[in-house]
Amino acid sequence: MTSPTIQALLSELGVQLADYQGEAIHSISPIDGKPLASLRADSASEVQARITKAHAAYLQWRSIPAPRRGELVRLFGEELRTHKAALGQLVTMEAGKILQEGLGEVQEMIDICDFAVGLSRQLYGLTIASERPGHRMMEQWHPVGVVGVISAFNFPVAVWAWNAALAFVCGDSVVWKPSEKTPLTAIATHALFMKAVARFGSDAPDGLAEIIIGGRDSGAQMVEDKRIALVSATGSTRMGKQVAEVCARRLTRTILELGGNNAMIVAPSADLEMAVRAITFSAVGTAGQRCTTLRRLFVHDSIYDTLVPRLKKIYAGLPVGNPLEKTTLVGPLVDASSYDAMQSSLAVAKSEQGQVFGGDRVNVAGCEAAYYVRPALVEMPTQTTTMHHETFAPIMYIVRYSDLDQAIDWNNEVPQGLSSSIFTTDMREAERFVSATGSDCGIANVNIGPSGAEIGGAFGGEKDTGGGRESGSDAWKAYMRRTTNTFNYSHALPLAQGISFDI
Ligand code: UN1
Repeated sequence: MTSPTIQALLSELGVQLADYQGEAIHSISPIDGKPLASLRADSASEVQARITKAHAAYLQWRSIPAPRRGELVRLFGEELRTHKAALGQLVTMEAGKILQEGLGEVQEMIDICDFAVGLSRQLYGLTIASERPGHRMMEQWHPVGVVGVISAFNFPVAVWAWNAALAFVCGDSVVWKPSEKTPLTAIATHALFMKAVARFGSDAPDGLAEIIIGGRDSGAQMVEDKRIALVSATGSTRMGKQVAEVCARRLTRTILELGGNNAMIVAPSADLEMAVRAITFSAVGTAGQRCTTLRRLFVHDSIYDTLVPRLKKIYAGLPVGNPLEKTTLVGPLVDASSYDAMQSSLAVAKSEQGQVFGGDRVNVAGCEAAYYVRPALVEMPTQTTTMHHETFAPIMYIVRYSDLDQAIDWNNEVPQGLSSSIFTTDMREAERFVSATGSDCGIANVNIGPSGAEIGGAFGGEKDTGGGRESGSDAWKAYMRRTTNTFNYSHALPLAQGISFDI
């Protein structure tokens, strides 16, 4: 069963849905709780066959010059530009984020394609001074193999693109296991990639990009397969620990992008107009379902009674509703279990003396089977145990602080270490926050919120967040293997460290 709008979108994106239809995986729209499509799942032998194809593709692709590989990514970026509106709308329908964010997600894919195209001519190694006469040392970066990507529902296509755009220019092939909650956006992205492949020509081997539709088992099968040289997984810390264990056992690489429990400190000198906007976007954007969502707000005593009432006023008026409507700022939660998790976290917060504002279910006409909520603000007496946990829903805890050291300690006290920020116009405080004794997160921002990162920086975090880095900066190095090469152009054979070994 497929709705007419979905059919129109899919055909614009070049998807042949008949190839995927079945009864195992149900794509349900968080907008109204109704099914968008039902799909079949890949069997274990199909998963196996896809990895075999991807491995064969890698063996060919690694010999294509990197700038030529970049051309394929450039063409893919063009397809994304052409189909941005349709894919953005599909993201909204399947993941429930508002249309502006659906479009933003596709823009993020376009941006990483542009970045990767440039990178395809910049996969630099170093030349290193040798300690021996007549010797030269250098390093080269070579393709690593098949990259397995496991992605989550909340960024159903951009996270794959961060990985895939880099992997393709680096000479790798990619097997993608999208969230079973968002298979359609993945299938559509795959179809757009295949359009780029068709334009690129025969240099792109069959199997360069494979997609696995299925549940947990197919993901587990992929992680265990020795032919996958790098596993890049986004999702819960629980899932990441399982992936890490399997990969450690077979000594393969991982990029893990797991939970976030991101904080903001609002200092006495903060520009409150800006802070209010940043807080609201970071805390309620994607209905609190980003791994970078603002979940903990530490407000200085001197401004608490000015800032918090303003936030309450804004929260009370936030337009919650159908994410396809232009005026909506807060769309639905992904499903019932997410709503239940939110309600039980709020109950625990109350038991820890939290004062809850909002958090109740919002009825949206015609969408009774969906889960819309008013985002919650929870004033806490201090940072309590429940604040150490990430609930993937729009709950922002607020705590008063009087001493910056205390606020930084709270920022760092939780197990997760993805993103963080400070609002201050005091240079000492800003520098302190981003210094070695400041935030322990992978992302530490000044005068912007913790969410909404650009692709140019390395994205990821420490501790329970998993330690991986994706996207910009030198994250590409994880998708390649480094070889160190020493050349001897002399007529002697001096040994390193001056060792004498005469035979
Ligand atoms: C995620 O939630 O998994 O920084 C990724 C951000 C987005 C990516 C979030 N660019 O919020």
